[in-house]
Amino acid sequence: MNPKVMILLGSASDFKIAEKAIDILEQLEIPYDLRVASAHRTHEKVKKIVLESTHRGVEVFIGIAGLAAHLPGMIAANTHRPVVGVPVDVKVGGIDALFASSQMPFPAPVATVGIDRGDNGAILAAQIMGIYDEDIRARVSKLRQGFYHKVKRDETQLLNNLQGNFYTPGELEVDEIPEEGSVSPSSPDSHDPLISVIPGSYSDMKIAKKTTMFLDRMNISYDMNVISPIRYPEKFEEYMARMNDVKLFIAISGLSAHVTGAVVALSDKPVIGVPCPMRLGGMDALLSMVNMPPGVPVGTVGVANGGNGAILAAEMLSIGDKTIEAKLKRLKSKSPELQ
Ligand code: C2R
Repeated sequence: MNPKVMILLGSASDFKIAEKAIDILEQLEIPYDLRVASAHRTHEKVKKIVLESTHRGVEVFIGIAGLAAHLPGMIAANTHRPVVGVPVDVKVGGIDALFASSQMPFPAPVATVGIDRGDNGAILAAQIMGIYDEDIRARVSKLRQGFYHKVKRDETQLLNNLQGNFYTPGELEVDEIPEEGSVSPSSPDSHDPLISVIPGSYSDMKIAKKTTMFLDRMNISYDMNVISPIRYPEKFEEYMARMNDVKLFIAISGLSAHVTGAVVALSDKPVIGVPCPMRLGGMDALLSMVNMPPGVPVGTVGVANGGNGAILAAEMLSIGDKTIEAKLKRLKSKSPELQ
């Protein structure tokens, strides 16, 4: 059996974070390989592993590194397969590795997940593979429902021990536990768009247009709807229900970027986040997109990098679509002319 996922660690000292990814991949029964190789210390080794693994059919790479984490970026520079980056907290709370992983130049995106979130890195990798593999998709869906049960268990335990004098529990019936393993059926030859692009506001349109410009160049079909889950919660849910058959989502948002979180809460499909610089140079949006809790990953690209959002989407789709793969490779090879 060939590995579908290649996990690369910048150092053996990152293994505690890799263990979280391994645990998820084992639960999902996805074959993986793992190597230790550093972009800084063993440059040629990284390159060889990436080129050889791409050639042998690895579908997704996971790069796990701390400090100046150039490893995920170097993987992305040497493959057209999607790269998931897991920043590790070695110094400064892992913010150094988070920036190094997410802020990649066009056209070499790294789908960055939260600091130390090896679990979310593996879930995102599985969601990506689930685009074309219904079994994996069903297993991811079941795994995510496990988090629902965990919240319920934890809540029950907490409330059983709550002893405030004025604690007045109401009789709210709110726990509708979703059916285990249910996957929304998608029609195989549907003419629905492949991607749903969701800017949270018209203020994000400049960046959204960069995304759609590159999707157009690669002839990738998409729907785009400006819609905020905070301002129009019902409309947002209706829209998500209509987008049931898309393969993935790209959400583009500034400030406390809830759009990505709202999308990933409602869908098991991969979610790409593009943070917009409305305030604080986009740092608020970047952090609120990327640092998601376990179970709900958002593959976040660099601030204002709508182009990388599109390239990452194409990388995900190209795993099972040769036409998109050819267009993506052509576009990547021409990249200096596009800047
Ligand atoms: P050591 O414990 O080996 O000194 O490594 C590793 O990922 C690790 O988190 C300390 C930290 O350095 C990181 N490292 C990188 C790279 N190589 C090693 N970020 C790289 O190539 O990006």
